[in-house]
Amino acid sequence: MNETPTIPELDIDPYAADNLTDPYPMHERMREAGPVVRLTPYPSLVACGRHAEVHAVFSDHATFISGAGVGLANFNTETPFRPKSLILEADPPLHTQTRTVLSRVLSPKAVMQIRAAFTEVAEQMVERLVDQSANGGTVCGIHDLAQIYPLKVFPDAVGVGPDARENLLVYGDMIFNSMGPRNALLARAAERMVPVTAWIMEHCKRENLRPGGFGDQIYQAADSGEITHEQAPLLVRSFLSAGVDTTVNGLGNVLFALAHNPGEYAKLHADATLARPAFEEALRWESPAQTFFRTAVRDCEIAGLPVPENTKVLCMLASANRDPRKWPDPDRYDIGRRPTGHVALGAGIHGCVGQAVARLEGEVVLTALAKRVKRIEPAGAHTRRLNNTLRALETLPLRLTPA
Ligand code: OVM
Repeated sequence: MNETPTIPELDIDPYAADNLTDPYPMHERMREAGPVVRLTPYPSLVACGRHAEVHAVFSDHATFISGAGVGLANFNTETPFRPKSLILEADPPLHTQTRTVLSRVLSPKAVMQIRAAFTEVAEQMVERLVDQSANGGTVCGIHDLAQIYPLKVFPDAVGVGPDARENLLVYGDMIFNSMGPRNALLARAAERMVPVTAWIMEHCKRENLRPGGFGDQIYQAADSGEITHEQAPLLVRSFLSAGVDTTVNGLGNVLFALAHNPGEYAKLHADATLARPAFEEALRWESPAQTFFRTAVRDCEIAGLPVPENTKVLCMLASANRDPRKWPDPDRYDIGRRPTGHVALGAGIHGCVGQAVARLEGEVVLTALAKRVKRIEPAGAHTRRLNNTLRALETLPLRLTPA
């Protein structure tokens, strides 16, 4: 007997429009087929849809590296569309060095210092929206809230000036599309990005960053010799890459969750201290970053199945977050759940370095809503913005009933 276990193959394209629009049936097929699957349209990769394997791959950063890219493209053979991120697309020891600086700048202590400003902007925004909605109008959860808020508070904290900040949305859309195949979504994003790249790099320069902001603090780390002055602008670029489109969709998706689960919103309205768990549960239930890849550095195994050296491993974060092996009643948005162990923000050494800021944004926006708004209801059909990596809404018409 010398049976080599084989990896099941599914004829699924995770980047087909149907699957991007409604990924959940695909996730179930992938999880049910096995702990690791192959996908016919992408013969060189393996995919994991269950929580245990996604978590195991993320936890073994020495075998499953990030330096060959965390998208579909393998940087060993394909040129990245931009210079590699010094943190996202890096492995130790470089990653350790850059991560130390970014985690200090984004630490819980730093978050305490921005908390008052973030709270005030959230309260003012909600006040405006309630007025707008009370005068018979509807509001768009995306354009009037989920985009407006992060575009104000986060670049303020980084120290970016007020002009043309919508460029950050275009840039985020491009980065997250670039982690998928070279399809029409990527082509459109790449076109829109051309004039934006120069703007981004210009705003990574020290002279264009407010002294004392997160961006300037990166340059202070260069002054002290912790990183080089050549590395500093690329690390600021990570703020501008990862800090906006992620939280825009985190906020958009929690508004969607609450509007479609009025009983859960009623609980939040009755007890605003549920703001943090309500946001956390939305990260699990409708994960903004649906997928990330790793690359196997050697012949290895996942769940006892052979994975050859240099294989791209597609980790289905959003699927892991609804794996019934891990979560009871996983398709239910339940703000009473404490979804510890969800992988919406990754896991292991690459786990979201900005997570304290992301959670602050979720908390203060939901707290302001809970206090001021009695009901949040859909006021028409929502539309989706398809992206190769992000679960994103384009529009979310809402009616807000004042408390
Ligand atoms: C970066 C970067 C870009 C996109 C996402 C991300 C989720 C990081 O440039 O470092 O983390």
